Amino acid sequence: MPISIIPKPMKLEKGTGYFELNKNTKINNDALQEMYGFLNVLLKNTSGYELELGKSENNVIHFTAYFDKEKSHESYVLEVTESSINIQSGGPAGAFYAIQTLRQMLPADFEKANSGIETWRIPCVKIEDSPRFSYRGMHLDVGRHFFPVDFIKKYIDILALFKMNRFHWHLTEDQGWRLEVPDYPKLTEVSAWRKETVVGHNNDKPQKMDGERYGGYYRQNEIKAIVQYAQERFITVIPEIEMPGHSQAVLAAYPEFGCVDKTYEVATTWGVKEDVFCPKEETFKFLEDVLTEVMDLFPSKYIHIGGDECPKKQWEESQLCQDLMKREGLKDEHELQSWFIRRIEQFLNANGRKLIGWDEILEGGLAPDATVMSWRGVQGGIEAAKQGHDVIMTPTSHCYLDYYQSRNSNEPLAIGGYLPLEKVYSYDPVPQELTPEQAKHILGVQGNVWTEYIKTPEYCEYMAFPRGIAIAENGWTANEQKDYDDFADRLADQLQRLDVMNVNYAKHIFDVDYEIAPAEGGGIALGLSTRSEDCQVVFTEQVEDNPRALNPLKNNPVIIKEPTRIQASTVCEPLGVNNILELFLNVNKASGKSIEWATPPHKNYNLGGKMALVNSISASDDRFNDGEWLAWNGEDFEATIDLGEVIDVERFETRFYNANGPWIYLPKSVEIAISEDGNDFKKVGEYADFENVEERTKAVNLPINAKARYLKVQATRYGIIPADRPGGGNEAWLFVDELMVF
Ligand code: TNX
Repeated sequence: MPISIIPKPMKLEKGTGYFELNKNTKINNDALQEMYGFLNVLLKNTSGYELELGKSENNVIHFTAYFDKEKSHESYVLEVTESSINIQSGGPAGAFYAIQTLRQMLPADFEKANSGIETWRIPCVKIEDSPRFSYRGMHLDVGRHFFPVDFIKKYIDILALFKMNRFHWHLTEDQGWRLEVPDYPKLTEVSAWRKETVVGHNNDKPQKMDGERYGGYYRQNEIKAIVQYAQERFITVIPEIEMPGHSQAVLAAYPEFGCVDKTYEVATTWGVKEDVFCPKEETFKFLEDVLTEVMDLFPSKYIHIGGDECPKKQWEESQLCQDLMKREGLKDEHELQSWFIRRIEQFLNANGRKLIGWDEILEGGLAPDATVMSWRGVQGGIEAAKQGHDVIMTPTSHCYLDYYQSRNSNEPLAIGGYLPLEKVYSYDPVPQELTPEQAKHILGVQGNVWTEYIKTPEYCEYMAFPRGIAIAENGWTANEQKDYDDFADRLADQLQRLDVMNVNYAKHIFDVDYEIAPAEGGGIALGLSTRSEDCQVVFTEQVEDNPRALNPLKNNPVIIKEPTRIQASTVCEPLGVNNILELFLNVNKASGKSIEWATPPHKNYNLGGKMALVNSISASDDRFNDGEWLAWNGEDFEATIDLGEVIDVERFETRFYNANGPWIYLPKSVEIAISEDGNDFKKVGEYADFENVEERTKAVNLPINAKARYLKVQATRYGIIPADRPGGGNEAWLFVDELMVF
């Protein structure tokens, strides 16, 4: 078994030979370390025996006294020789992590219950290890979909194997409340159940409902069992109770905590809801009662109170809120939200706990001691750290594991976006803008698993892993030590362990990847590859309606000169056929031609570079993050295509993305001008009818019918978003697809 430890340890020296662990191996625990027991839990499960305490020269595992205080309590040194294993650590957590490292050096069968194997070989090695960050977390939303206790334990098992130490449990949502609180029985009788759920994507029109009652909740004894289970694995469970937004399910049971006199129901569709808590005394009494219960159940120092996505409409229209703002001297509803959060913070602090909230808690002023979870990008985190607050980084761009992880056509429905494993892995949680002093406030990193579209444990595993494992390494391993190819190799080994643990992880590391370059004599050259040596690329092209079977790829790159549909996949030993990549290459006169742009795209949406605009691939309909969409923010779009020679041009075509939720707006107008020499441009077309477009993408098609070598495309940005639309007050994003010339 190769040594393939994840997260990658700080220092690893390979030895020769191996230690043989068997029934007669003794544990020497003179130093009275607490952790040797976990090794016995694993051994008992697979081999049916436990190691006994005892002294011995050979065949012995020593747990020695903790390091002195300077080192992290999570650090450890593990030395495996042919005659002994020595484990020294900074504390019980470090010893636990040494055991996880040992475990990862054992064959995958070690995870099998009753494997029938009694003797295990561990390669000789010396490892010194310590985490980069103290907070290494994974989140799970059980509000949108409910996940059973056994699954939560399995999730925790996987986190522990990769040395993560926080489980952020998102327990309440508009669509369901999941925590038993005896004093408020309607939370579990009413708020935990919705009458039906939207089918397909929330943006589909018309929306279809499934008509099926859905819900569930965790009993207090189940919660206690999970907290304890996690604790035994050095994972702190951080509960989240959402306020003041995402609280519609509570209002369905207790409408008196809302600002509007109406009948509320538990939400049945996804998205941001206007029904939010009203800052009344009754509401605070309720929240404090609930938080008291939460503090009894969860020993975590941190309590997460949400704070994200709270529309202010009902507060603006509520007399009570307006009076309260006047009385407290609050200048707007954002300050009212801050006042709300501060009041909750005081309550938590008075009970010896600390508050965490999503980055919206910065708006209107941060509560004095609050820790910020930066999700809408990294800016919130930067700002909070500059103000001297602790921060956990979890930006959508790198940590949202509910986004698509591949461009394959057979990918199950997800919320949108595009976040492949490699991009997750590339993340460095410390923003470059911070000074070393400010950077100390970055406590760590977390992967978020929002479950609007994740209905089953199997699909949850598929979305969470292996991307969550990349997050584990981002949280543990120093930046200079990280290397994606090396990670992928180690991962391929550890995935065998997850197979035995019956984890339905996604297998995209074996997928086909594509690269497009201009082909000589026109058209494009499509290069297909796979990173695994155990896989072979298979491929078919289909011109018009003429499909063929997937066959081994012979000529790479494939030269494509006319509109073509292609499918590609991999056949792997022993994994079988993988996911299918399907591309429509709409080869046109601009394919592979050179372009210049007036200003480059925003760095977050420039994965594909200039080629993404002329590679013939239309961007996806619902993943604005797919690398094929390029985006500008605060700048107009201007690009000039050079067709190489003066030719007949009939028309120009492109598309723009339209999703106001994430602040993406259509342009105000598009103009096209042509030239034969690149100096004298003549305007030949314009389009400006972008009002009231409901579709997710808008195609613009402009007739030209002239001779030209150069085409200049200009799109004037939407500009500042009006206050009453999503992202109000900010610059809108402009997303541009393929520039096509026919
Ligand atoms: C935003 S992240 C939300 C969630 C959604 C998620 C979907 C955050 C604090 N709020 O309510 O589930 O996007 O990606």
